[in-house]
This record gives sequence, C-alpha cells and structure tokens, in this order.
Amino acid sequence: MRALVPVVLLAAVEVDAAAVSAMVTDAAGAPVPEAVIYALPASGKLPATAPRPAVMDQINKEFVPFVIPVQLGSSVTFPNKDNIRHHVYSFSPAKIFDLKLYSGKPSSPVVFDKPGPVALGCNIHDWMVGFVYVVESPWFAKTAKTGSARLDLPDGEYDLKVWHPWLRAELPAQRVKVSGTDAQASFRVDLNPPPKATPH
Ligand SMILES: [Cu+2]
Repeated sequence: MRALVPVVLLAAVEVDAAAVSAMVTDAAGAPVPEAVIYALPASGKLPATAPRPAVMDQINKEFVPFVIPVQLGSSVTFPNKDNIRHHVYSFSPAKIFDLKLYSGKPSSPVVFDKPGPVALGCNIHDWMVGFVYVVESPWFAKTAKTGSARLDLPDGEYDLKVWHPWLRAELPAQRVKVSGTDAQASFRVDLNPPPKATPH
C-alpha cells in the first residue's frame, strides 16, 4: 500500500490537456470566419498567464486582420504598412484611444486593460474598420475561413463563448468538460453586418 503513494502523488500533479474544436455557422448554415471563441474556467479561477503582445497592421487602407482577440492586459501595436498616413482611433468603452496621423510604427503600443469589444476606425479613411476583442482568459482562438477554431485547454470545465463584430445578440455560453479527450462545440450565430462603406 505504501509503495502506491508516490504514484498517486505523481498523477495528481500531471496536467492533462485536450483540444476543443468549435464550429461557428450563420443562420443559413454557412461557416463564419473571424469569430472569437474563448473559454472561461467554470470555477471562475483564471490562471496567472502573462498576456502576449499582438499586432494589427494597416495594409492597402484596411485593418489586417479584421479581428484580433487578445488577453486582458495585452499591448497591441498598429503598424502602418502603407505609404500614406493613417489616424487610428477608438471610442469604445473598453478602450478609448487616438493614434494621431502617423506613418510606420507608432512610438508606443496600446495596452488593452478592460475586457470587451474595441471598434477601430481611421479618421482619414472612414471605410476602415477593425476590432480588438479583449478577453479575461488566455484561452481564445479565432475561426478560420472554414468557420472552425481550436482551443487547447488543460483538463477542467469551461464555459465556451463566441463573439463576432456583427452578432445580433449575445449567445449563451456552452459548458464543456475537458478530460484528456478532445471535445466539440458548435455555435449558430445570427449576424447583422452593416452596409460596407466604399473605399475612396
Ligand atoms: Cu487610414
């Protein structure tokens, strides 16, 4: 009996993990790219993970990519890859900022210190639109053209949530249990895209 104790202890400290594959489709069943999928631990206990810096470019007078998910506290740089100047701003409650007319790389990154969606615009090119989505968890991913995203999660129970800039209404979280084997989730979202402004 005594010989078993170390084995039990070893098993207790081993961290198992598995992947959750999430699929996002619209009301017509078509895959939805650029949707953010994130997992919040059901226990409410978030790990002490340092947020990683992120980049959103401006290329051919568009934000690239259209959406970036970041962890709360992340710093994001907004390099201008065009040979004209841009003026990036946000009036969103989660982050109000203003990067006055600039070329190249702005002198300092923007730190996103509140969770939620941040809509980006450019003062010069009013059709330019992009989004930073700030999540409290380090576990997030964005759907590809296929509408799917993959999250690697330590074993445990999570509330899986979806976000997209054109979501008509917030969707309820889906509870998933991760315990060594991969799990699946799917979201059907109702999108309400605004009319696309024409570049000029
Ligand atoms: Cu611009």
